[in-house]
Amino acid sequence: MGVINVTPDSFSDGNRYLTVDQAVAHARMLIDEGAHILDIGGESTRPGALPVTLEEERRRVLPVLERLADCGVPVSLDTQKPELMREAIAAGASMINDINALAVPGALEAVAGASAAVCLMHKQGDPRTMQQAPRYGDVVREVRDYLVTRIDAAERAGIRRERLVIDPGFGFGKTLEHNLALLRGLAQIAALGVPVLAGLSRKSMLGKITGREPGERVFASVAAAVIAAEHGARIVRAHDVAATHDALAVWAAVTGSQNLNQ
Ligand code: 9MG
Repeated sequence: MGVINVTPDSFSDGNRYLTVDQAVAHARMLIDEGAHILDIGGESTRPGALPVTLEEERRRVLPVLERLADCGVPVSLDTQKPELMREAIAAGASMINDINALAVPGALEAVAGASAAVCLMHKQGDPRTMQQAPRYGDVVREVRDYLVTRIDAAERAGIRRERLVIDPGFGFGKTLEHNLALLRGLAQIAALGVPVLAGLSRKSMLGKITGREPGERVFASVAAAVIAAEHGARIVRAHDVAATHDALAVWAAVTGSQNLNQ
């Protein structure tokens, strides 16, 4: 899954596209590099990020989504806003990537009647404050149990399990130790039988390990993506698609997993 941030404040991850043309050109490059899914986001979810209004987020993402509706790969919208979920699906989005796991009032209903896939992600707290004091007893068990409750809520709302993807939410209210425990224990989350998405690309946990700035974390991100795949992730969210694609192609060949190019 290739990342396209249409936000003015994603500069720290070296990945910002302020105009529709820039975002669309970048999306097409990511497809050429091997992305099988694109994830468009118009509201930063980085630690400390402030929320944006519905109007502003809509203005940023809908024109990009509309231009990519027939780009040849499924397009996901990263949003927490039920109104925008509906509009994005109407504009051709094949997936809603919700860091709130559809827990905001109206979100379950916004996607229930459609056929789009949904990514249910775990987080503790909200992006503004989530890294201040994350606390868990057993992080893998608590994240897995939360995802089970959100899968149940989605199914009760009429969203079939086949439409769901789950995500432990690396870096969302987690210390480095929590993130490492989740990566080691990812197979316990994959055992739920719902495809797992892992987003580790350029994250601060990799900066803590390597001492590198976001734009210099490509090798660390690729290593983390391969480890995530080895532990059961079916989708990896990546900024550096070419490098991630090739590393996963080698991993897939060695393990006999599905050929990434099919
Ligand atoms: C939007 N976004 C940023 N990081 C993410 C992650 O790890 N997972 C998902 N699903 N979305 C993310």
